[in-house]
Amino acid sequence: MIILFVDFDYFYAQVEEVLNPSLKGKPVVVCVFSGRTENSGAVATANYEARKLGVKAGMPIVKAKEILPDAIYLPMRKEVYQQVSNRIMNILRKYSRKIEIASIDEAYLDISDKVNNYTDAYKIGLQIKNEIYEKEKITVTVGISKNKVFAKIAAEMAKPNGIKVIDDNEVKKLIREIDIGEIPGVGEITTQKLKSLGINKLIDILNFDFMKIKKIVGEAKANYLFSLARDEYFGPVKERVRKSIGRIVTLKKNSRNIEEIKPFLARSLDEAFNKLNGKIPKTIYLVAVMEDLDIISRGKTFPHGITKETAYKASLELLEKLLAEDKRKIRRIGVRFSKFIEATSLDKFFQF
Ligand code: DCP
Ligand code: CA
Ligand code: CA
Repeated sequence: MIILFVDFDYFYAQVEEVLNPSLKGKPVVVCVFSGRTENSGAVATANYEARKLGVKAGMPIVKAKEILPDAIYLPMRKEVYQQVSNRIMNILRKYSRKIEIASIDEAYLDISDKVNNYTDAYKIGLQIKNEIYEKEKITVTVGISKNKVFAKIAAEMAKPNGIKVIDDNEVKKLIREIDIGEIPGVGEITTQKLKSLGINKLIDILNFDFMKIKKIVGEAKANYLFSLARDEYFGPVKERVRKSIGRIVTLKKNSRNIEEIKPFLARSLDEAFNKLNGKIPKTIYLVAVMEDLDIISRGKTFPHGITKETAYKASLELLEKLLAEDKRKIRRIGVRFSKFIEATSLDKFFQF
């Protein structure tokens, strides 16, 4: 397996710099203002200029302002960053269809079918960096290794604007040498628990009985850590299940007549069902855009997966209910599915 991981550098702050290049070179802090008092809230991220001077993600804004009163403080604009992220992810999709979008600024690509060795993988990494920079002016860091975990570790080591391969020999070395707290998915609490047992490196875990570790960190994490320590971790790159999938269509004319609306509802349902691609939802929402463009929805959750027949029946019931409760005409009608039945998997908790 060859996994290529991409992590966008100081992402929210970098997008702000791209949109306003005069910010470049100055300390920039992107904040989530809670709105309670003027400065209540936390730092979402900071550019490297601000980080060098001690401001970190998660820090209270008040504290950041004590350290760096003259930095530029900007409110987080998540929708803007999300759009940039979507465009970058679309660039990445061209390099492999086996892609796991792990967060707004991270993606794993399985390039095993595209290249045979790390030299070629590295070249793809450089191409990716160049294309993203050319199109979006965003720098990213690329990590390449035999599995997702070491690909991510490679990127952590190479940030910012870097690229690094961790080959099989270095994986073996890191299993012996990297601090257990640096392993993705091992948070502070787990680190403390493991260290109190004398487990400082991945390899140390092999001195312990699986059952003992399982009691302390839970089964999923114990499996994960043992497979990593034995150099047998091969968690697959999985396409993230979208949280909801739906389709909405516009009526020929605004209407409250259920017989007029029905064929449009049926069409949206057919099309939404096709988009499911085999995924099985437990929740269905009827979504209506009213004549004044107000959007309302009514949902129903089943204890089991929804078939098309069930979906059709439920959506009609929801439509009747909605028409009874709301006196406006409907302009657009559709359905949205969510709560997909998920396959359980060994590395389920490893969700980057
Ligand atoms: N983020 C946040 N709150 C945090 C941590 C992160 O809102 N406590 C957001 C802002 C980041 C984005 O998530 O831009 C990605 O997080 P990363 O940890 O990857 O950090 P950055 O991309 O900011 O920096 P780096 O260059 O270290 O990847
Ligand atoms: Ca990240
Ligand atoms: Ca990042």
